[in-house]
Amino acid sequence: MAKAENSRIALPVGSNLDRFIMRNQEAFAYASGELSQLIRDLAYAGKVVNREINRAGLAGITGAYGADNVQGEAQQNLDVAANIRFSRALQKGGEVAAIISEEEEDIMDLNNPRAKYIIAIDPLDGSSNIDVNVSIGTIFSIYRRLSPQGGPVQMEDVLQKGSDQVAAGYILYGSSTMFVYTTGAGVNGFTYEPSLGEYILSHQNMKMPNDGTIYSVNEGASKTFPQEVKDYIDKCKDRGYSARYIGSLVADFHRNMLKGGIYIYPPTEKAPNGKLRLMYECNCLAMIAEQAGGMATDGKQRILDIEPTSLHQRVPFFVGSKKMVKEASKA
Ligand code: AHM
Ligand code: MG
Repeated sequence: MAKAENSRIALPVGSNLDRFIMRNQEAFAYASGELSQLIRDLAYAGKVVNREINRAGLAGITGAYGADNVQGEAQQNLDVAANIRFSRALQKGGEVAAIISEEEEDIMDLNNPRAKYIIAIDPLDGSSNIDVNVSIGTIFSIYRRLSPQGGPVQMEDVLQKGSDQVAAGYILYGSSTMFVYTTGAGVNGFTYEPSLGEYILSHQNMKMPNDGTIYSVNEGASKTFPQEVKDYIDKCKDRGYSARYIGSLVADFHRNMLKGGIYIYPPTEKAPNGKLRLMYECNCLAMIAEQAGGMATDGKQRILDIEPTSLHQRVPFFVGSKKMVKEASKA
C-alpha cells in the first residue's frame, strides 16, 4: 500500500467511519477492499463489546472467570467475552488468517487459508479496572501474512517487527467510546454515537504535542525502578509536572497523546522485562505515537525495530511526546 497517499483525502469532521474508510480506499488504485473490511469488522466487534461493558454491572458479567491466561493473570469474564467477540468477527469476516491474543497461548488459526492478514490483539486491556467502572481498551495491530496463502500459518507470519504493521489502532471505552486508528498516513479518531450506532470522525489527523507536563507511571513500584528512571521522575517533580496514572494503558496513552505527556512501564523487580507485551500492546501504540509525531522506545531502542522472539514477549515501554521520551530514554 502506498504510504501517505490516503492522507490526501479530507472528510469533514462528522463523517462516519464507514464513509471515511470507503473514501480512503478509493485513493488506492489496487486496493481490494479487504483491509477496509477488516477495519470495519474490528469496529463492529468493538460496538458489541462496548454494549457488554456498558451493561456489565447489570448483566452480572463482571468479576473473575475462574481461570488464568497465559501470563498467569486471572481472566475476567469480560476479557473472555471480548476475546470471543473479536475472534468471531474476524473469523466470519474472512480477511484474517490468524490471530495472536493476550488471552490465547498459541496462534489461533482461523481456517481462512486464503486470507492475507494477521492480527495481534489485546481484546480488553486494563482488566483490573473492569469491575470499578474505569476506562478500559482494545488494542490491535494488523500485519500482512508472509507465507503463501493457502497453506498453514507460520510463526514468521505472526512474529513480525512493529515497523511491518500495515495498520494499528485502539478502542477506548471511556467517558465516551472512541475508535482510533492509523494505516500509516496519520491518525484519526472517531467517537461512538450510541443513538446512531455509528463512529463519527471527531479527531482528524491527531498530533501529539512535542513536549508535555504529564508523566504516567506506577510509582508504587518505584523503589525497584532503574536509577535512570528514578532520576527522570525526580526531574518531572522538580519541574512541577502532573502525575496521572489510570492503570489502563489505552486511557493513559490517549490522554497523553491529546495533552502531551509520557507513559513509562520500566523494568521492575516484579517484572524484570517490564509488564507490557510487545506484540499486542506496545507495537500498536508505538505506531500510533510515531504517526502522531510522538515516540516509543524500550529505554534503549525504538519499539518498532525490535525483532520479536515470542508471542507474549514483554518489553519495557516509554511512549509519548517526543521530547519527553528522548529525555527519559537516555536519562
Ligand atoms: P493487562 O493486560 O493484564 O490488563 O495489563 C496491562 C495493564 C495496562 O493497561 C496498564 O497500563 C498496566 O497494566 C498497569 O499495570 P500496574 O498495575 O502494574 O501499574
Ligand atoms: Mg493487556
